[in-house]
Amino acid sequence: MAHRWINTLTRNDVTPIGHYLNRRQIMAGLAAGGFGAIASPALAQDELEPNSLEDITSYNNFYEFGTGKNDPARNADALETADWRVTVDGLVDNPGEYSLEDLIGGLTEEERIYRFRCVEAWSMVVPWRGIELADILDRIGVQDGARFVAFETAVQPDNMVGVRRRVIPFPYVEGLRLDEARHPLTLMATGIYDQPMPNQNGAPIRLVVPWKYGFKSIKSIVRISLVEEEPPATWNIINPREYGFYSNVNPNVDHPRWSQATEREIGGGLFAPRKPTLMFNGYEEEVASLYEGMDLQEFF
Ligand SMILES: Nc1nc2c(c(=O)[nH]1)N[C@H]1C(S)=C(S)[C@@H](COP(=O)(O)O)O[C@H]1N2
Ligand SMILES: [Mo]
Repeated sequence: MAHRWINTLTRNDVTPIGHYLNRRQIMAGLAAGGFGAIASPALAQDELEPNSLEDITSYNNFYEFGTGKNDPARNADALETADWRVTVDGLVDNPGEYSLEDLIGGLTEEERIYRFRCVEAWSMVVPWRGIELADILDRIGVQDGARFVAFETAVQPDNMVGVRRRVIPFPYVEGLRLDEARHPLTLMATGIYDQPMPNQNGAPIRLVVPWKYGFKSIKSIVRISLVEEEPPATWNIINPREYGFYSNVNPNVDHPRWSQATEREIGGGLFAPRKPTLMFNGYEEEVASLYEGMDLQEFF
């Protein structure tokens, strides 16, 4: 069965008042007497101008379809998304093989305009649509003892030229600590602008964790596992010295081979000045408490 939209929002339905305030919160705020009641001045000031759909769908990292930035746009047509299944296992009350409808049907879909910062020091602003991962976790029933969420991407060798060429180990895997996974900013995205998720961006459902480097935002998810121990993460396995498990955006911790202090905005034009990279990609107020007492140089 093809993916059906639960709740179709368009750009026109959404007031871009902040980092991530969603319809539910906007409505709650209006009921409570206006935006002042919910939006801090910092949020209200920070209006993000999304990149064009063209930018977002033509400059991608999706190594299953090749390592070039325009390879996914050329090759990801071959991704088979019909009758998509997501296996849910580990420490959950409701394990099983879910259809998308079973996994997210009836949950609230929202537009979230987020900064997106790749570890390679480029960035975009993307108007995602999706569901809070927390809502999915509630549905599958997280059991005591679960401390991390592990994710896995589909492997379709016949359809994925990068998998056939083994450009990196597959399946692509990623993980979050449970409190990170439950954070209201953490999204399972199913669309961009008013489109279902384009294949090159991780159709039909992918993770979006806006305060972490882009590689944490794993695409085309076919497995969600609740586990006790820190799960493997693809880039961390490939090169643990260069890519940590946490990979929070941090202008003060450089990649061993380049600075993370600034970033190049995609779509900014050839001569646009580089932009300073923000702590936690600009979401410090929302997420810093998750890492209180943690040495961010050691746990990078
Ligand atoms: N399965 C899978 N997920 C992936 C990747 C990948 O190669 N395979 N690349 C990651 C990296 S490095 C980035 S920057 C983002 C890019 O997402 P976008 O193409 O939607 O901008 O996807 C991440 N998720
Ligand atoms: Mo990336």
